[in-house]
Amino acid sequence: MLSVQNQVVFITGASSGIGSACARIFASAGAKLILAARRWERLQNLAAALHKDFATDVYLLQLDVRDRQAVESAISNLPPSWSDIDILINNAGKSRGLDKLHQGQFQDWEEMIDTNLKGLLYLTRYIVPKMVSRNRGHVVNIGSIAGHYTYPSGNVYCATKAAVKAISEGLKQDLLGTPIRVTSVDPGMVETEFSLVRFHGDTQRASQVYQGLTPLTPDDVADVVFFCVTRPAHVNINQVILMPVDQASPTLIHRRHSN
Ligand code: NDP
Ligand code: 8X3
Repeated sequence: MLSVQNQVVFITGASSGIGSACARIFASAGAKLILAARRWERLQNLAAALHKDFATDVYLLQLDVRDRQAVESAISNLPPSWSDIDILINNAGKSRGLDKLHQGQFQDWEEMIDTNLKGLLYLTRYIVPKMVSRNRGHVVNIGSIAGHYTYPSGNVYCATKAAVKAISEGLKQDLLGTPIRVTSVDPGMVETEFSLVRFHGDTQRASQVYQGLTPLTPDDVADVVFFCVTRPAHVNINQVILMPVDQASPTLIHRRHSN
């Protein structure tokens, strides 16, 4: 097993859900963390908790991954002790809306494409060159089962996650001949703020998504990410699909109804 002690791990979308859980598991193993998201207070609270629990060295970035210039500036202005990034976890992402394509909201489409696809590309483009020149690194993209199965009204979200799958495969091919590893971790239902964001803050509709089943937790996904990163250096886990036992596809879900 590879140690992540003192490795610099850059996590996007660290202010919530899967990103926060990744921060915690890597912190517990002694990594140094660059945590990025838009909600500054959330990041500060997380950094304080990680410092208290694990004495973690944390560098915070208030960053909107959709803003290419901001991403470039954030990466190129990292202090020297933080600029050698060993592991990039491209986690920031979202679904917006659940509408038939011909009734979809343009703003929702822009947000999903700009965050899930273009944001992930920007981070990758600005961070991977130094991994190549340093001859070390691991990129973990958080995809989704939505990239493997399109579901009704999932259209654009599914398209962004299918694109993440293609980008992970392409990056692996383009880095062949280097020691840099590329992994896509593709979960099914995970209870986070994901559905709240999808339904524009409608808490009742969001909670119904997980009713009657046991969803994955953010820690379940973070465990898998950590497993992939800590394999021996010659092992590349290309892709992991994980779902709750109560789920077999985006539309095949077993719910226990109490009456
Ligand atoms: P959450 O909504 O809990 O977390 C999403 C994170 O992304 C937040 O930290 C948010 O931070 C960040 N984020 C969103 N937009 C931006 C932006 N423009 N710039 C920077 N950060 C941004 O959801 P999850 O933890 O569930 O989602 C994490 C990833 O997992 C996403 O890529 C999602 O598609 C994927 N996924 C989720 C599944 C699920 O069922 N929950 C299943 C499969 C995949 P902030 O708002 O502070 O910027
Ligand atoms: C999140 C899982 O099935 O809601 O990517 O799209 S799903």
